[in-house]
This record gives sequence, C-alpha cells and structure tokens, in this order.
Amino acid sequence: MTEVTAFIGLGSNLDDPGAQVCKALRELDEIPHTRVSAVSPLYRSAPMGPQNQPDYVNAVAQLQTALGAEQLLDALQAIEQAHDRRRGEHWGPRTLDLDILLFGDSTLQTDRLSVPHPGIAQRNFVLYPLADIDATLAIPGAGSVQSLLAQCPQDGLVRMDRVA
Ligand code: A4P
Ligand code: MG
Repeated sequence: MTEVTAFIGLGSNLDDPGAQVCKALRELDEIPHTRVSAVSPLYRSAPMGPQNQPDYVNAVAQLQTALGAEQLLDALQAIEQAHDRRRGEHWGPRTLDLDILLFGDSTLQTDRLSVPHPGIAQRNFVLYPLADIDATLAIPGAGSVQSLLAQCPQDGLVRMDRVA
C-alpha cells in the first residue's frame, strides 16, 4: 500500500476552540487507512478576514495516508460536520476548519481541491506550525517553508502551552 505524507491545517474560533482542535486531532487518527505521524503545538492567532470575530486556535497535523486526496477531503468534511460546522460568511467564524495544506508533492487543481492550499505563503498560523513539524519542508511552487517564514511577520500569533 503506497502511503502519502499529507499536512492538514486545523482552525477553530467557536465553542471552546482549543478543545475542538484537540478532539479533531484524535479524529484525524481514526480516519481509515490514515494515521497522524506528527502534531504541531497549538497557536492562538488574530483573525484573518472579518475582525469582528474571536481569535482562532490553529495547529497543523502530519498524516500518513493511503487515501486519495478527494477521499481524504471527504473524511475531513465529515469531521467538520460532526463538529457542527455551519458554512456561513466567507472567512467568518467556525467551530472547525480542516484544510489539506500539502498532499505529498502533488499539485492539484480540481473543482473541489486546490493543493498546495493557496493561502499557505501568507498565513503565519499555517507556516509556523508547518515549520515546527518539518523545518526542511518545501511547498511545491512556492519555495522552502524557511524562505516563506522569513517574509511572514509573526504578528498576532502566540504559541500556546501544549495541551495533553
Ligand atoms: N477546497 C479547495 N481546496 C481545498 C483544500 N486544499 N483543503 C474547497 C480543503 N478544502 C479545499 O471550504 C470551501 C471549499 O474549499 C470546500 O468545499 C473544498 O472543496 P470551506 O471550508 O467550506 O470554506 P471556508 O473555509 O470558509 O473558505 P476558505 O476560503 O477555504 O477559508 P479558509 O482559507 O479556510 O480560511 N483566521 C485565523 N487566524 N485562522 C484561521 O484558521 N481561517 C479562515 C478560513 C479565516 N480566518 C482565519 C482562519
Ligand atoms: Mg476551509
């Protein structure tokens, strides 16, 4: 069985965000043919987009999966739904957002998926936890995570204590 290393971005700013993210990390490990191989620290981050919403808790998980990218997206969306995710305002508040940041070294552009996730380079709440897991990562089409970090201010991003 061929496994791919994928990186998932987790974000929440409603209904006890830290607990939402920790629960989602356990649920990622329960996706069939998939296991969590590394988890970043949790970060508190200022909202990107509308400012009249609470701060986010963000983290990144590294997975090993034998699923295809769209099968993995199906599993992530099922977890979002189980967290009572309601789709509302663009970039608005949410109980849980799960984004496929990287799927091996694939570049995908379909109706359902843009991979690498197009926001990676501008988002400190994605770049810092990605680099915590693998400081040598390269983002297909965008360069090394280190070169992206060097251009991405840490404004509004605070590393939280590890949550058991
Ligand atoms: N989709 C396409 N590519 C992907 C991918 N790589 N991973 C499609 C996951 N989904 C992908 O997503 C809309 C559609 O994107 C999906 O149906 C899927 O087919 P969504 O989760 O329903 O919509 P959304 O999340 O509201 O929109 P968007 O543009 O994905 O928002 P983002 O980029 O996820 O940003 N501020 C802080 N500090 N921290 C955050 O985590 N997050 C957001 C949401 C706004 N502000 C934030 C944060
Ligand atoms: Mg999303």
